[in-house]
Amino acid sequence: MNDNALKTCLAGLEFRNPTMLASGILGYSTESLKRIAEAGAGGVVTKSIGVKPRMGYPNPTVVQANCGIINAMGLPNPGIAEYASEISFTKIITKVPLIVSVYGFSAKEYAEVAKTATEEGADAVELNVSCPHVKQTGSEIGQNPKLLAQVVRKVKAATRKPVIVKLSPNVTDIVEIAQAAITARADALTAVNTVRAIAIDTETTLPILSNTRGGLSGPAIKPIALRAVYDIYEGTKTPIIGCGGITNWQDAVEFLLAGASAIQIGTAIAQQNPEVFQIINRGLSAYLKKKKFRSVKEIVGQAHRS
Ligand code: RRO
Repeated sequence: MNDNALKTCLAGLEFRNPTMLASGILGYSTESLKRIAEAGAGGVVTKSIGVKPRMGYPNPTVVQANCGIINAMGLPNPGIAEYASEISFTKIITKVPLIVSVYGFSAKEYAEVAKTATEEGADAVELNVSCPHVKQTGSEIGQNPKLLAQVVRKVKAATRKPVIVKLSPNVTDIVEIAQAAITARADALTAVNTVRAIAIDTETTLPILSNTRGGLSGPAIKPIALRAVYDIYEGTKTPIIGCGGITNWQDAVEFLLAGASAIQIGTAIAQQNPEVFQIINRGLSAYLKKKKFRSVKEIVGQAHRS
């Protein structure tokens, strides 16, 4: 679908529409990212990549909850050396902006992976400082404004491409964390990663996930994610990508009104299928026409007007 009203600019990148694949849902392979782009996504974000390959946690790593999914995959990934050669190829094949999600166990590791990924052709990096259940990375960094600022600064010094910071909802004051990232010159923020959660098996009487705790995604967290976007927009003026439980075009509109310039879709792909991108974009387009808005940009942050 080609509708000029849906065109979105964010952190210097141009997207044909404001929808993106959220990190973690369909991994890294060129084939699956291409499928998502063909289904109508305006951009794609890979699963998080680190310096070294990681197996992740043993099964079970995913459990269905009411209105969502709890996962604790444990950052399985092939490592940047193995993945690097696929980045430029994926970029050519998908034909939409390719954002590589990056994690590390130190600022140096984040910077090293971001440098390689952008040299290989990634259009931007999204720093995963919000994985809720792997020690010494993810939210252990993203819950600490000082550590977070160190990571963002080091990455900014390693690449000229846009640096997006994915925030955790598992914090007391998300605006304080957002400010730390912005002061360190983050180009945009993604709000939010999954909410810390657990599921227990009544037969075995034990937690279901091998890691015990995991991250909840899907419709259950939408109001939490929406509040995070609303708060960040009110407290800062940096572009925001809304993420968390977006399932239909009405959800997408709510995030834009709250202050997101773009949105990411994850769990809805697993629960519906990649066609969700086209369905949401059609709905957005019809909404703009009906309300006589000329572009998506016009509705960003409208819920804040007084
Ligand atoms: O791999 C995971 O277990 C995982 C990651 Br990296 C993340 O950022 N968020 C999440 O819920 N799971």
